[in-house]
Amino acid sequence: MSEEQKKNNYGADNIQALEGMEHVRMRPSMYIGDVGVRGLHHLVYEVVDNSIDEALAGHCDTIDVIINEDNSITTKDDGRGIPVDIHKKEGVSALEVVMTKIGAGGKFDKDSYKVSGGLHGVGVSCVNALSEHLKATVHRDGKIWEQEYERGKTLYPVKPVGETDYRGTIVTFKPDPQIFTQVTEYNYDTLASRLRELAYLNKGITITLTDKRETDEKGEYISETFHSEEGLKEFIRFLDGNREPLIGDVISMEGEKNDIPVEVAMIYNTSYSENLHSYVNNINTHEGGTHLSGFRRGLTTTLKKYADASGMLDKLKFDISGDDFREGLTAIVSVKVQEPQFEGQTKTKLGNREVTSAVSQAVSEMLEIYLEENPTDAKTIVQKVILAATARHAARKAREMVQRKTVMSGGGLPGKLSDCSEQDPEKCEVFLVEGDSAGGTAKQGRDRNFQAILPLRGKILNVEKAMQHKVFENEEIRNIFTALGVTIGTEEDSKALNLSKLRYHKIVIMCDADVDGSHIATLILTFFFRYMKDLIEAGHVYIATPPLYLVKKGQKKEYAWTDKERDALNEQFGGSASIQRYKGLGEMNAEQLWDTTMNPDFRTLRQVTIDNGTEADRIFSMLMGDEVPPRREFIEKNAVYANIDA
Ligand code: 0RA
Repeated sequence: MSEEQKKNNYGADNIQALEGMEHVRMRPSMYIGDVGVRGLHHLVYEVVDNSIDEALAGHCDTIDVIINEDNSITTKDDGRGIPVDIHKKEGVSALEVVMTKIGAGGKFDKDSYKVSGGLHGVGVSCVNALSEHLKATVHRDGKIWEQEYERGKTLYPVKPVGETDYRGTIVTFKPDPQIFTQVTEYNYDTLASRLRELAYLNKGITITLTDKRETDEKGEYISETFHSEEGLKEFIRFLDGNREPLIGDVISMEGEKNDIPVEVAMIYNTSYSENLHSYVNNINTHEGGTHLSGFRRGLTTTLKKYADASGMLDKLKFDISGDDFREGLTAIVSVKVQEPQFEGQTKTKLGNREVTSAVSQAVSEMLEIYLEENPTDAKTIVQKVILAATARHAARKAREMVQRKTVMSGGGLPGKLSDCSEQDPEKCEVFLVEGDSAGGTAKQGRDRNFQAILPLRGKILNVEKAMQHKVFENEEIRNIFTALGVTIGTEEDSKALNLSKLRYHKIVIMCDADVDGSHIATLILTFFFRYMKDLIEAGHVYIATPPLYLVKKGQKKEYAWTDKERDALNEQFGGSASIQRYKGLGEMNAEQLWDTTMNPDFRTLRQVTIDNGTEADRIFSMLMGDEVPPRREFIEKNAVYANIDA
């Protein structure tokens, strides 16, 4: 190729690259999911995933993530550094190709071991396209190289800027406010929980997160370092830290079957809930898939075989189902798949058929050995399974009662429900209100056309600590099921939800704005999280936000939701206003409750979302488990978990 041709070639390719980058800016959601909070944080994961890839290939063990003062992000790794030599096909520095070519993905050498990668695995070039500014610095072969970009366009060719003994890649990017129009502020906790997860999933790597936007009392930046020597085993201990273990230690295994690396860790605890978490290439597969089926199959067959041989089942009068083997089980399954096929509504369900048998075999082999070597634990597990099977039979009866009542319903709605007149579920809302008196106020204050009220008595059952049949026997919980029109349970899956007859598309939890109120809200949320997760995931669950203060002076009257608002109003009214603190919903009259909390034109409803399933699970077990101090502290600090969007 002549110099002239090369130049033209460069031009043409460059235009193509630009087109790709333009497309990312035109349709960002296609690449990063959305342009809200999630998408914003996704940018960080995308860059970090490249560093994790370097680590998985054995070239990197330290990754630093810094939230800078201006909400830009710097990531730093000690990998090989993105190559800077001229890329043969593209005719420009490989660094420039990685940064400006969509789909280059970074790794053009075939033998590279790339299995990590964000939800969409789109590459750093996407991050570049969606940043108002990005600077890439590469330390490689004794030299430092640099290139900067604005909204994905190079500002100058890759240039050497100095010498170095260090090796690695540093990327600083500032998300473009033209793209991220709602939020450009990073949430420390969101990044921390993902980076912690990555450290557990990829043992040996040290990941540090530093927030330079604020300092603590000592004048130091908030910073945490995540590192795990034992990987999933430690992850399980972290997740189950608030539950009481049933067996000595976490059971774990690691191996490779048919070229698929499989890692599993599990423990049984004294609770009644099943907590399975699965990952493919470090991505949380919320919807499960073939790897999770493989785990279930391996677990059931191996335990069943052991239990049969032990003679412990001889006197049992009924069958044991798959569910029974998983009561009180917390497990993580993590696989690395070269070409994962993701299916399902949120594309988080693994479809690759070959993975089922790989995981199933790995689990069987691991468990067989474990059960042989730990007979005491093995017996404890089998006893727990028998107990679960027994309870399931009791639960089935209780559940059938709920179902019968729901089916017969016609007029069989709970007596306490004040229903609305509208019939179209999409337009209907139901308020779950703490206490009969607040329920009464809400009933007077509501718009009865589309708002229904279901008062709940005091504290509702803590489902985290109750067996399934107790949950279904509980009157308040039965009222919730019947009022919502939701049925539960099929022969195969005792917790499968049927939402087709859902009677309200907005389910609003309305509690006092104090510690007790948030405890009750958390109890209700725990119930939804454990028994009606689909309802949360479909975006039907909301939390009402009653005001904390009424600020009055003369004829002027305004509500305040925070201390800051209260003080601002006081000032606005010229000072020395009378301030009433609402201790509970009961102190408001019907009109006030409508004006502030129920009227769609003025209220703020916070939609409950599940951002990180593993983290949410841990938090709920902590909030609702036996240990009181961490719970109090948490509730006081956060009111309720579950990333809440305005
Ligand atoms: C392309 C090829 C190679 C490494 C990388 C990209 C790479 C990308 C990123 C992004 C953040 N940190 C990174 N570290 C490396 C292979 C390099 C080689 O073969 O020498």
